[in-house]
Amino acid sequence: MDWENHLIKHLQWSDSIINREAKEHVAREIAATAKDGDVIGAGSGSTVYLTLFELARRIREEHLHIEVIPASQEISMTCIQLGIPQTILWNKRPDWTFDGADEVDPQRNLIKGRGGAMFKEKLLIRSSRKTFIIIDPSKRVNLLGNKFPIPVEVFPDSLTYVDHELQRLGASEIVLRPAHGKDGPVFTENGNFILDTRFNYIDSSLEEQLKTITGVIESGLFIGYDVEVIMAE
Ligand code: ABF
Repeated sequence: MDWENHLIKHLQWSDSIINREAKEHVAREIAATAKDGDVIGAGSGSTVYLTLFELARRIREEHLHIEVIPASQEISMTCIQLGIPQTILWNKRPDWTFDGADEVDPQRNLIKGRGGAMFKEKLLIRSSRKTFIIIDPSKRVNLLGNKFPIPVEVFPDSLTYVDHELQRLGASEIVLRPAHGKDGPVFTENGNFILDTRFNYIDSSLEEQLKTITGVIESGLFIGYDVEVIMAE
């Protein structure tokens, strides 16, 4: 069975991977840096999938002992299908992490969380010694928030309170993220809602301000993180 092609065919967004060839090239480069014994954090998104396929190939062919800490159950399932050993953050710290992003500004600040896994993605990046963020040119922006809203993961009971506090912080738009293909809101893997929010101006303290609202689990704003951005072009 050609697992790589089999799996990628069944990923609902696989046909729409933008700049796929360039991403595959970067995925190979990133996977090539993996060393025997590495513990690697894996975010989510198309580039992460492509990199996992390449990692799986190296693990198989070179008999490498590598463990991955996945940011989501979807990535965890992908690891299982590809035969990539996994571990958890309780007892391991990632030597490095790779992930994608929705927007990246010139200071390497990010908006992430289109897949709703930004809490765990942030945890992985914070816990890692090094992080690669792989993007295609469409993700480059001069100002964060120009294209994508900032996702905010919210404990369900606190929805009304958080909505009120977000407005007080100056949010110009707040949308409860709907579930895919069915009525009602989407639930994160942590059982929470996501509010997609827009602000007319995103200043460097917004990430912290969002985090101080009781009921906010995490936001998709990543300001001032020590990440290496790799452009797939
Ligand atoms: C994850 O995947 C998310 O934080 C981000 O929303 C998305 C990027 O996906 P892709 O690599 O497919 O553009 O990193």
